[in-house]
Amino acid sequence: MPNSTPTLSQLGWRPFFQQQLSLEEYTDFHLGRVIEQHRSNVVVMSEQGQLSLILPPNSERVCVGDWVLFDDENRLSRPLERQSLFQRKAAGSKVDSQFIAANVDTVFIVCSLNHDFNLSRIERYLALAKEADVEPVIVLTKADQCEQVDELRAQVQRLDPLLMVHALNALSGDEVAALSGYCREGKTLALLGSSGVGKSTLVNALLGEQSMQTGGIRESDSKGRHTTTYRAIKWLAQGGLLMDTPGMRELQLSDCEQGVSETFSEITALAEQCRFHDCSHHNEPGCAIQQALNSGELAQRRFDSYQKLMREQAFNSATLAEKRAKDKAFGKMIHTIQNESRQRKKGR
Ligand SMILES: Nc1nc2c(ncn2[C@@H]2O[C@H](COP(=O)(O)OP(=O)(O)OP(=O)(O)O)[C@@H](O)[C@H]2O)c(=O)[nH]1
Ligand SMILES: [Mg+2]
Ligand SMILES: [Zn+2]
Repeated sequence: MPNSTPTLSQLGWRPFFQQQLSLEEYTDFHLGRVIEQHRSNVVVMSEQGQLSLILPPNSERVCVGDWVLFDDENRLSRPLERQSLFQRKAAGSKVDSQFIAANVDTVFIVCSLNHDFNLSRIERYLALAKEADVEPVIVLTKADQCEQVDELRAQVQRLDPLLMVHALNALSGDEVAALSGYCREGKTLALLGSSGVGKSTLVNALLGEQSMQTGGIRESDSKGRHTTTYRAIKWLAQGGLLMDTPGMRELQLSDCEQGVSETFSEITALAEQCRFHDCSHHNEPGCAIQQALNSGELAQRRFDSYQKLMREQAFNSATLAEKRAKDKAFGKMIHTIQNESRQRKKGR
């Protein structure tokens, strides 16, 4: 398939998107799926092949994975409503959300079994996946460089007994073949994880070709060097779309309460057994969580991670809500001024 043009359904087109089109849009516009996202343009794959689209000023934000309508001049008209969206709070002190990937069916949460291994980071990604209603699969790479693969794998499995967890050497085609069952025709799979964990290596192994550039690692701390700099979709001969993303230095959650609750479902269930409805789980009598911590049924690390993510997402959601309200008020003010000036001109 890589040499020919895929059909819409191979690109993931489904009734959810079809339903959003008016007859006029259906006849006058073309459909494309965003497969690369750069600073000033997006590349789409369509039935006309691969095209670069001009983003008109003030166009709605688009991201890789989006379905978009465009005209004969390759101008983007509008993105379609998304079935799922990964987003995070923009890195640093910037108050904004950043779109990571849209319309993903399954996500590989990639974590390497060296210094990068971190249960709390996996929980962070899980919350993001649950919030977006995307099926998570944990892929632990660099098993060839780790002496306690079974132990670390078991630690991840204990986060959730139903979670799919794979430990492998991403450089071995045979081992990566265990993941090919997730790649089905028309399904979109995204890879998320820190820099240097082997996302692009996995993409290449699944594609069976060196399509994505892979990078070196600083030996001292196993940190990657941000080899992948833009998000891109590749498709597989056996069907399915693979979305490679740049490693993220910082993944701050916002608007993710549901996702965090689901990720820590045993803590949510315990909290319902506390004597007081508004228990803060510190030192109230009859606190089921304190009891579980004391008996060892609930690990302190797990509870700390839960509280940290809950607080973080609440804080970021509030800041973003405030910004959105301000933006909206500003937009309204501009609108009013424009209207008044139009009225005045008419009156003259
Ligand atoms: N030994 C071993 N090396 C691996 C494995 N997976 C990846 N590597 C190596 O780790 C380095 C980084 O891999 P990449 O695939 O570029 O990592 P990435 O996650 O795409 O990183 P960014 O693009 O920076 O986000 C490369 O040198 C790979 O060859 C593995 O399972 N075992
Ligand atoms: Mg990469
Ligand atoms: Zn409590």
